[in-house]
Amino acid sequence: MERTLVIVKPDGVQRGLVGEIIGRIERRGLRLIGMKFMQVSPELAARHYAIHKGKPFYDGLISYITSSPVVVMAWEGPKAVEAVRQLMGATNPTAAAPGTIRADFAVEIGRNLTHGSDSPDNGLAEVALWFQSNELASWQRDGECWVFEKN
Ligand code: DAT
Ligand code: MG
Repeated sequence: MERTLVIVKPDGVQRGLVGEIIGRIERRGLRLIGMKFMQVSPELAARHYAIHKGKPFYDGLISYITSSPVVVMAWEGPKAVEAVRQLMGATNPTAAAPGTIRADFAVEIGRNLTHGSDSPDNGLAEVALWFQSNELASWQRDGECWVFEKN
């Protein structure tokens, strides 16, 4: 079982795409274990995007993610990280495959709607960064055995 952190970024919230984005992940069959609507502080943004510090787009990225509220979620499932990355599409929306969230709804890399963890280790670390353990539910969805072969 993997965990992945998903953020509907400020553009996704402002454009009314929260339900659309959550719906795609939900229908894929992954298990939602945490969700909150929040304004991201500059401190949290800096910790989340620490790996990009010093890059030319870093300042723009921090001001974008802190510009307006986001929806942040933790999802669980076998291959959850890869499944969400596939649903989101490539970082640059015009390079993303048709049918992905970024290709369907975005055009610019700096307004690409979503974040998804990029490895199982980062999935665990990012969920721990954004959620307290008492904000995460341990549960199973009815009928999950029809999506997850092993539980
Ligand atoms: P992803 O969000 O697909 O994991 P990433 O981790 O490489 O991509 O970068 C984080 C975010 O930073 C990305 O969603 C958009 C922004 N970004 C990345 N590369 C960029 C670039 N070359 N120009 C502008 N923004 C960029
Ligand atoms: Mg990334």
